[in-house]
Amino acid sequence: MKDKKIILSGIQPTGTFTLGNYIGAVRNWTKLQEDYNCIYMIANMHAITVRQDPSALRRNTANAYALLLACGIDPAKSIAFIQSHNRCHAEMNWVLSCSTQFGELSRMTQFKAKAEKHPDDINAGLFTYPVLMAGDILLYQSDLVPVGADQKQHLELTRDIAQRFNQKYGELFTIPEPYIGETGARVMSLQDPTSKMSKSDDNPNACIFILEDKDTIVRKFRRAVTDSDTCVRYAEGKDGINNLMTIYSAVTGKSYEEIEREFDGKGYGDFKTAVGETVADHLAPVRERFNQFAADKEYLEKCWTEGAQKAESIARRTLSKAYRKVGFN
Ligand code: ATP
Ligand code: LTN
Repeated sequence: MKDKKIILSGIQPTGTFTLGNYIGAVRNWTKLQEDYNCIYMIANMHAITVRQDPSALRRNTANAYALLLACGIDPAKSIAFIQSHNRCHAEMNWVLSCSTQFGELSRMTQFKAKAEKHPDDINAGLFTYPVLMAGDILLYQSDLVPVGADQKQHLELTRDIAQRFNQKYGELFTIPEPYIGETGARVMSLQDPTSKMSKSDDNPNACIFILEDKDTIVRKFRRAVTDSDTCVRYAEGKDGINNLMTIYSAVTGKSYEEIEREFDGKGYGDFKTAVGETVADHLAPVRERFNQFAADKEYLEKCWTEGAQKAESIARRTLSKAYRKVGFN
């Protein structure tokens, strides 16, 4: 397994994937499968740091796994598994917690933001979540971690924890680097293009879910917030149009100049409809494959069981070494 570099990433099963998750993360994961040893995880243990309805979490976890396959993650090429199926994650979490400082965790901006959002449930798991994430990464001796800007700070902390452990107990962990993709597109909310498109947004029109039908997708794009200008061009202050151009560019591969030329002399209405239809057509095969996978529970279970076995056999080796190093008999 060491011939190619190891890539690990995870996504939380807190709802259906959005166009942001797809363009910013999962679609890029599929492209990495040829050149790296890839490990992809449905982070259900992370999900319960925020209150979840148990039956919805169970359903969302299975659907998220089916969606990974539908988007093109191939279980014959990559390891795809569900976090809670591999107990090493919980065990490593404890060992690493004892090499993480209270002050470090207090500085995590995502903790502060989520604590503010859920003032009635600032649980200890929400606070120590970055340690669980460090374990996810270090258990597999990952070289590279593709993450969005929102997870950079957690990756920095992972590096600090790994270096500290190696210094205290002797070399064990590979120090992971962030993996920055070619485009690194950040998809913004269709209703407030200054904030990112997020699965947990309360306004359904802000967000495109990748399993939505064509009519719904086109309708949401037609309602997207833009500006009072009329010309389709990429420019400062035109956040709504810039976002639509980013999305259109990500799915067609066209440059901003090509898009400006294509819509020269046409209004925002035509542009929004074109973006909506193009996105919907692009996602149609994903939806079709999702329906096939989701209907085949036996196949899904076989894939995630095998994925967990492969993941555990790698993780167990690192965990055993860590146990020995800290002095467990
Ligand atoms: P939540 O709303 O529950 O916080 P989320 O939609 O932000 O969820 P995550 O599960 O936290 O999604 O993130 C999964 C991956 O998708 C991460 O790598 C993240 O960087 C990426 N991602 C999430 N939203 C966007 C976006 N709008 N544009 C680009 N990438 C995104
Ligand atoms: N915290 C991440 C999901 C995640 C992850 C990971 C990403 C859990 N474990 C390990 C990269 C590596 C999120 O909320 N997007």
